[in-house]
Amino acid sequence: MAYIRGTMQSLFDRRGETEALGPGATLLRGRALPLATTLLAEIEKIAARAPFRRMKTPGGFEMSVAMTNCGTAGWLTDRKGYRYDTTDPETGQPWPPMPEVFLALARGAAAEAGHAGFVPDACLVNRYEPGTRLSLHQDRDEADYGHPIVSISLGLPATFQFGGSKRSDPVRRVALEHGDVVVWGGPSRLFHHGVLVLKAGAHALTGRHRFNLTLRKAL
Ligand code: MD6
Ligand code: FE
Repeated sequence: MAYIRGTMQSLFDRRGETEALGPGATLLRGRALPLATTLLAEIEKIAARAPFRRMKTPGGFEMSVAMTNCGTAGWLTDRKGYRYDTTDPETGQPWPPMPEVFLALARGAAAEAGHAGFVPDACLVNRYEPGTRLSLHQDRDEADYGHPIVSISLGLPATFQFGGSKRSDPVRRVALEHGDVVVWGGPSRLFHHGVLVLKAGAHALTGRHRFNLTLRKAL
């Protein structure tokens, strides 16, 4: 019986697993699970001060994913371009401070993936609903690509696309689930990536939503 239980666990419970996604990119399965309810409560507090909004791309399209930020700097897009700003244009106020629990989780995950000493100053909070997606892009608005990015997934699962340095490079699909953490740095730092259209579903903690936190050293 103990054997069966152990086998069942190894089949269905992937928390604690580590997968290499590419050079310098590591998927840490389930690392955020013990903190999930705390992280979601912090997201709610952030959104009360800096509401989720659908930003416009420089080309004039409204993004399907709703976004907000916390930390010293927040990522923005509008007709003027992609950039970081210390002020939320919707409120005229600084972004809400980065919760300690975000910093601690990001620092620990980065260290586990081989990037000791990571101190993010920006956290983009993405909110997906079924039908929304994030098209293939590179993260290149940060001052120094030497720092890694830590990405935390909560709520509904998503299919992540992980490509290469050229847009035309082959794209690999990775299932990201509630509690998964991805750390990217080194050669993968500028690889193209995106999120496929979110499937319908309901998650016990987030309902019809997927949240993604991306923590960066932006300035
Ligand atoms: C998302 N993530 O998972 C979108 N960018 O919803 C990103 O765009 C991303 O996960 C840079 C590094 C890690 C990421
Ligand atoms: Fe990205």
